[in-house]
Amino acid sequence: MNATNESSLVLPFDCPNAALDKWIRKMAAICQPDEIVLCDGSEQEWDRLTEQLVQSGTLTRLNESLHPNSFLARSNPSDTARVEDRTFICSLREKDAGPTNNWKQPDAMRALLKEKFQGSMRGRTMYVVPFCMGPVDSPLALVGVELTDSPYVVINMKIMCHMGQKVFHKLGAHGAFIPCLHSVGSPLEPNQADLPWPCNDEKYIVHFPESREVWSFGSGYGGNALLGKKCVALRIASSIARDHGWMAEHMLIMGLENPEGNKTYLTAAFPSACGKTNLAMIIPPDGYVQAGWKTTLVGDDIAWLWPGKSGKLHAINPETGFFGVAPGTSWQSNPGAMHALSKNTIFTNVALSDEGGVWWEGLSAPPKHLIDWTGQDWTPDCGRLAAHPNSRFTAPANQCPNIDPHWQDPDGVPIDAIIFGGRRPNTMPLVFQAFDWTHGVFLGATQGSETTAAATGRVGTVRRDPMAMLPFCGYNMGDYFGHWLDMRKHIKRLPRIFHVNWFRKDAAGKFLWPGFRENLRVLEWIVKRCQGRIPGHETPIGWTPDWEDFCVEGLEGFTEEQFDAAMEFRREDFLQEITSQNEFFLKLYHSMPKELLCQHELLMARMA
Ligand code: O2Y
Ligand code: MN
Repeated sequence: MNATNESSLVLPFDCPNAALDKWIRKMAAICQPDEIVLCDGSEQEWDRLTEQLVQSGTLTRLNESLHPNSFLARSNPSDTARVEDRTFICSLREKDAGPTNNWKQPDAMRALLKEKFQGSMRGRTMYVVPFCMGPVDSPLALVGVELTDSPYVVINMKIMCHMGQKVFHKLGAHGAFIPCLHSVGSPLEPNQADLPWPCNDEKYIVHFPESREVWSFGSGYGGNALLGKKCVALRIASSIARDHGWMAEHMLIMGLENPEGNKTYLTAAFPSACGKTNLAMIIPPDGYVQAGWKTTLVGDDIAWLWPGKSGKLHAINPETGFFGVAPGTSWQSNPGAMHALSKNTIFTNVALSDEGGVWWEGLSAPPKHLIDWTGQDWTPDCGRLAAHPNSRFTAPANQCPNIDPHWQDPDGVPIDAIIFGGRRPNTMPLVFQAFDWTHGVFLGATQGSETTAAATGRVGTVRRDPMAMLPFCGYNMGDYFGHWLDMRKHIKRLPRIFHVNWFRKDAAGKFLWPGFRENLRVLEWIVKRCQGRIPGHETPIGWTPDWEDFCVEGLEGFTEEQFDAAMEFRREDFLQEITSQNEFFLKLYHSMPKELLCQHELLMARMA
């Protein structure tokens, strides 16, 4: 297939959708792949591609009895994470991307990309991957088509979203789709041997929010390459959601059922490294399990929310898999994830054990010998990490034992609580409730985590990550806050909004709250507040729990004094917090909604 002119190019499959047919031919004329293959998402296709990737050295088949139908990939060491500094929102006007996104004028970016993509798939196959984010029959479902020259991307997409024939059928002759072009940017000359992980040093992850398109060049890794996830389900979807009165959020969705059988669904948005996956898959403490509490998982990363028929916000998880961080995941920290990754899983950049299994830091005691993520021999005393800190497992969500029965319900699940939070060694109490929606939006807009001294060279700097959307909002962050505030008018039964901090420390640097499964106690208080079953304590920062209303039964040795310390708020700390919030708001000054500036003033006044 050497045609460089789209009109002389004929697809090797029947494509009833004229717009799709035209776009594929146009992109193929630019990228010049050797062949074009339409992906059907079948098991046979999985078997064929995984075997091909084993033969080419990209994948290692794991021991079938330890990890059935599972594989290990090692990426190029230069391609191990999302590249935020190479991610662009190319809106027509710079101010619509806002000061927190990289921007380039769309025509200039298109010209640059066309040059990069010119011949970029030579010597490779262009896979046509029809995909659907959200249950295929959901009113919010978004169809995309990813053209990629990476078979590794194809097999990951099969786990992460609805993909293949069923989506191609849904698209039909006239259905709309989000065009997503992806190339690893490493064309092959005739007879040139391929690399196990082809990629390009120069990377571009580009979004055109007005025309709803994604172009990704140079990386084969995660969020850079599996374009349904961060690119479509967050950046493009957030822009669509703003225009159509719904919300695309970087949130987990979970259900909590009390012993009386009442189930409450909640969502939570945290900056990275705050234990979002662990909370999504939380198992109640033993006493709670015996008493009949149950937790269920709807989604671990992304929530799409809209005002549903019940009058509440309803949520769907647009994904069907987890792209979870491996290090730190263990049978102790997250048995749900361990079950999910026990079969049919792709591991990327973890270590390989001598038995043909996988290992990463925090999984178990270190084995005597491993092959590390770079392919070198590893021993516990070698001074190197065995797994890359951003190593991942791509696992089907339905393998999680407590997946919610409604996780694929096209109408979603009704949400009663939204939780924000961050990793804050001081200032922020364990939990408090916003006074109302607007105050809750303010809490989300100002959330953040304290950065470690290593990251900034300073101690105590808070990196603001509003609604955990800083790298994922497809438009101006100030306008995004405005959209949150507007949504209030369309939701009859508003969810209550809370802020949590599992990471508060005492003067000696010891955590004041045990965390992990015990976090369920905080969720219990949240649920009871949503149900109006217990009073809150009004403070200048919001509603907080009284000791009498917070269950510590079975939490050996946790005293009222410790509770008070975890819940304390100090005016001096908050005055510093207000100043730091102000610095962040100033960056967004031109588009900042007045209501949030007013919330800031009100907080200051309450602290006076
Ligand atoms: O580095 C990557 O490409 C993965 S980032 C990621 C993966 C799963 C869920 N969330 C994230 C994130 O960065 O928020
Ligand atoms: Mn995420």
